[in-house]
Amino acid sequence: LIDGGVDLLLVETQFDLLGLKAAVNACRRAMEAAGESIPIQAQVTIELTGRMLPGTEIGAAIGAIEPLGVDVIGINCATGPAEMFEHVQQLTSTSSLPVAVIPNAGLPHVVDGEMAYGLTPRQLAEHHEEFVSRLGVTVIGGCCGTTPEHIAAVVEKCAGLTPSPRNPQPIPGAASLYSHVPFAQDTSFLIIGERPNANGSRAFREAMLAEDWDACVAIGTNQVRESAHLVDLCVDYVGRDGVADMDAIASRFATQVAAPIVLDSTEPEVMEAGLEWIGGRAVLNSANLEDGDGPGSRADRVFSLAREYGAAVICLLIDETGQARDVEWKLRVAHRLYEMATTRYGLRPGDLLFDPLTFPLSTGDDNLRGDGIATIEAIRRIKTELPGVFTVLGVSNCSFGLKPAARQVLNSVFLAEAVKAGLDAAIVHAGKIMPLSRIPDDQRVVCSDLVWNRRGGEDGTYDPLTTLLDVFSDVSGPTAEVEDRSGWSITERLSRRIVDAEREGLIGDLDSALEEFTPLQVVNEILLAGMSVVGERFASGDMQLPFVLQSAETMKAAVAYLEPKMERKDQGGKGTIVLSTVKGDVHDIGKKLV
Ligand code: THG
Repeated sequence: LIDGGVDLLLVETQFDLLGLKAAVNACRRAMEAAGESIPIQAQVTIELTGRMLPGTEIGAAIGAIEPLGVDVIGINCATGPAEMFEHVQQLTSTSSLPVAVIPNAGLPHVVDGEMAYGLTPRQLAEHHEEFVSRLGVTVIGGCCGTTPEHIAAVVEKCAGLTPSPRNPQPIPGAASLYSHVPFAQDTSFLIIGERPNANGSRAFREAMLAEDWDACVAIGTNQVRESAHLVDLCVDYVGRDGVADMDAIASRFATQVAAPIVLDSTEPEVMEAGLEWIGGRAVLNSANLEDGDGPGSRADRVFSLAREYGAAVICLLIDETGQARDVEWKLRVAHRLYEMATTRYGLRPGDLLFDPLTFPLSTGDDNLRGDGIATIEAIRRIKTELPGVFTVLGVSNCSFGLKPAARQVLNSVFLAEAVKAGLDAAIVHAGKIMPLSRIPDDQRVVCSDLVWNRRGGEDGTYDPLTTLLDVFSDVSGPTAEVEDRSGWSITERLSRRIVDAEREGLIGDLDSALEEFTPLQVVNEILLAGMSVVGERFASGDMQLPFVLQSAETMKAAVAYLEPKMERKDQGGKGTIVLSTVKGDVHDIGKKLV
């Protein structure tokens, strides 16, 4: 085509994003080989279901295609202009590229055994007039069922129109094969599930070594159930073939895990093995400057992959001399990575997530005690000095070496401090983060003192690390505020269980409640009362989405136990309907419940 002199390469009727990416990159390679540069127009096909064939929403398509650096984005085929309207609106309002709309002449239907399309030339032209003068579409035409008469009518009506000015607001984020997930989360921070990690989870490592891929996938889907927005996937393990492991696992995660994937590896070729499977938009974890910024350096290879596959990148604040420790050093590295990514690789600020890194606060090493503060201060400064970028932190690193109960609390407190400073995203074990209100005061205070390195006290001997070890010396399980509930009625105890998402002992309390109430009363009067407290707290900002979801899971478990005990006519009643009819991902369930 290039040798033949085409003016534009059109990648059209794409019903699968992976195919679209392959086609766009094939165009690029052909141009490189021919030594020419020709614009690329990339168009997806949205079915009558409102999604692409595998279930991809237009938002995910925009998120995945826009960073590929094509020149025009659009949709064609499958339906007529009326059915396309909403998708076109989303394209013109959230993509910064020129938008193409090439509809069929209406929805196809069969008349006397022949395909027929309902729109007359004039009707098609009127739809296009609206696309151009109302939505600012700049490339129009006709797909199946359109005739030379249709095109003539479109040209006659639209050639002289001035497209309405657009003010698109792109939404930086990642995408699964199904949906787009903004990096900026308004009700919460972006939760990146840490468990699918061969170094960070024994269960995942064992599943991977046994090549039990279904078990690996289950760890990923479980993170999503525990409210992760993204999942961090790391297969790096000494002695294994990382490319083969990534190939096996990413191919499954790409379709079976509903959340976008963060490819966590020290090896660019392992990241690439993952990228080859991901139709949505991945995040690369990570680039850094440990071997400089020259050609062939790690940073060069990771930013090049991001460009080629349209991925976002986590930038670690590490340079040729090591992991940045103090704030000035962290900021120097951040500015260098930012300059490099945006000027040499054409990445946008919103494609970058900076990770200021934290050393364990738990070592007692005097040199490391100020590191929590440096990390939090770096988050604040990155957000002001590099507008448009995001920040991310692997939170669990801060508590390595402590016992699980202490880790859970320290992680939660450190995360809360970092979020206050402007942290956008955290790599965490989603289900193990606690809201500060559920942490006993003495534990919260000592953790916060450790984070802020507050030592000395009145007699000069206070050391939060020693106190922390003391406070947790006799706490074995995960901690939750233990209050004396002996005087509480069963009604109060049960609705509190929903609010605090306490599953342990739930069935026993349900059985006690059933001595006084019918199963339907328990659901409608007691459990839903708890859920409405959750709703109020969520609405007032006191409770973040992850905890709402934990409450919803507890509610679901209770209903699953009670529903079979109900009278036939009561099954599927108010409380049970709420829970059994909400489909879709867990975030929707949480929001709908609220
Ligand atoms: N920044 C970025 N990426 C990262 C990190 C970071 N990726 C890896 C890591 N740090 C974040 N992920 C984890 C995963 C698990 C644990 C800590 C960090 C962890 N695991 C328990 C342990 O090792 O004790 C689990 C034990 C088990 O279940 O077997 O603590 O900082 N960009």
